Amino acid sequence: MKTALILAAGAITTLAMCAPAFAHIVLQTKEAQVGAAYRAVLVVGHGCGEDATTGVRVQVPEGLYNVKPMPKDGWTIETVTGPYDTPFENHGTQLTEGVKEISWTGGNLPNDFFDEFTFRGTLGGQLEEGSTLFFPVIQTCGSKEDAWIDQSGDHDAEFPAPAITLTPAAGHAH
Ligand SMILES: [Cu+2]
Repeated sequence: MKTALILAAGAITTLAMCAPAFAHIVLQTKEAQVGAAYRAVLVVGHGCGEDATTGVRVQVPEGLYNVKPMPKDGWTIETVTGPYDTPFENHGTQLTEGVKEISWTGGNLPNDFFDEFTFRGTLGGQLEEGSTLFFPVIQTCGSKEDAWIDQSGDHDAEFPAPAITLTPAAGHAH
């Protein structure tokens, strides 16, 4: 039993160093096609330090349209809508506004577990291939907050914003 406890203590030290491969808050699929649907799965790999996650709020980037979050047991979903910079043609209907922010609150995700927060949308055809779209996230853990909003693209950033790289639209010749 003593041995097991020592091993556990060692494991905690390693996790605190936060290997980005499985830690941080990241998008599961990091590439998406211009003009196509994108299913965004935010993977929350750990709490704020060791505190359990109680809220996740994500900002939807300009150019991702008709966004809908997936309901999630144990969490309350709220959305904030706003106008699009560029309107979107959705099956013949012009959308001028939509979801710009999603929050999941009221849950409890211990630091020892990970979980996923899912939404979908469609990427506008006007977006530039090769560009990066950032999805800044505020992670709440009780009264603590971690802001995953660094958009420098620096791999060593402490709190990088989740991001995707855009790939060419279907049928786009290269
Ligand atoms: Cu991390």
